[in-house]
Amino acid sequence: MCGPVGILSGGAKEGFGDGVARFGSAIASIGDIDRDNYTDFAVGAPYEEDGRGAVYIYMGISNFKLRTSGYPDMYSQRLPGEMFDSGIPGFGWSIYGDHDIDENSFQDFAVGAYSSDTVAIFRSRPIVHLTVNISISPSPIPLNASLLRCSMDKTRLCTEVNVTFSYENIGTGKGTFNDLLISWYLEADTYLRNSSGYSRFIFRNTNRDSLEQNITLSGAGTHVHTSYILDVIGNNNNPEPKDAWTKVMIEGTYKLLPQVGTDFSLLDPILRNDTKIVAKVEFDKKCETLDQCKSDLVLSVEMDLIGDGPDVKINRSSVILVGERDTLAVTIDVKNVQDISYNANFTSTVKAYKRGVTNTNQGSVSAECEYPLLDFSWTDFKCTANNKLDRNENFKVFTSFGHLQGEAHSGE
Ligand SMILES: [Ca+2]
Ligand SMILES: [Ca+2]
Repeated sequence: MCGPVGILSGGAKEGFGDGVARFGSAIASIGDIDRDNYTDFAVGAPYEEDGRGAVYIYMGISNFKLRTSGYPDMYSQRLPGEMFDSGIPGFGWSIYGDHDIDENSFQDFAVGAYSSDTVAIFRSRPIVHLTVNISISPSPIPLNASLLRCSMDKTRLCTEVNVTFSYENIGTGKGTFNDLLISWYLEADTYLRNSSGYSRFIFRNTNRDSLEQNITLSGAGTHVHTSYILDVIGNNNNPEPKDAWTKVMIEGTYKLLPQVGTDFSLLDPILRNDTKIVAKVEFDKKCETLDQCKSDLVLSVEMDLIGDGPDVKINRSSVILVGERDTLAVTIDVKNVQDISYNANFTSTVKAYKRGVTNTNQGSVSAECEYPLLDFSWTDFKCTANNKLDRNENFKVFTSFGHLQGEAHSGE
């Protein structure tokens, strides 16, 4: 019994004359060209693109229906007639395959054209399966250098990245390779770099957060190990990074380099699998759990009127006399009373002109303030601690203004 398992239609390219590409004029099994045990097939559309023609390759898979329903263009490869300089008009009129003409164990096929005396022969490239593993140790990364084997001075933080490569030949005979040459590119801290534009790591003895090298694998099934040390870039003379909260992603990408030279009887291999691998690690923040640091920032604000005469403290019941003093002094204190807090900050809006100096060094950790909006009637500012706040650490900012209304909000 047979029933339709999927419907294929031609590509979006316009056809010749009446707009019909005649997709399906030729259909042929081309054998199992990728040796995954599912027979693959090709469909010709000889009138496509003003009669230049094209052939579509579809890979057989076990759930072909799922793959094709709703995705009429899920072909694996499109071979356009215009790829040939001389042109083969009506390319895709006939297809014949399921033969291995160059003994590399991957099936090949030929395509004919109705308006040409030329036949194109396509040879399938051998496939290899490359396995790449990345492991990071220790994981999580302690924020204490004395626990790190890679730390030479027991001060700087670091981590070790170990990578293992191996490959298998999928084919036989001329479709196998005694060694394999790979181009390997490794990048540190890709997640933070993509979101914030900087990296917390450099490769040891370089000043770079990425590296590129060629790797030779000698023999299928053998494992090649490489290892790297990534040093943490400290923050303000502190070995800890500016941000120990965001996860660390290490990303490797790889591709095969040309292997076979100019021997026409041999073809360079391609990879069956992905060309990217990502590994993840966290800093050990010594919180209740790795993913959950419960910091608790307590914000307190003190306001005083200063100027000639004794300072006047302002509270909710204060009565402020117009002209009494001319300067409002604001002191904002942010104290962490629970787990470690990274990037602690507050934003504040004061409906007054900022007139005095700002002192950001009054707490156990210094801070830095930015003023995105500053004019004669309105001051917005944001202050961020220069380092993490451990339990019971604080940062404290003093600043002064020309008028009297103010409010502050905290964040972490
Ligand atoms: Ca196949
Ligand atoms: Ca072949």
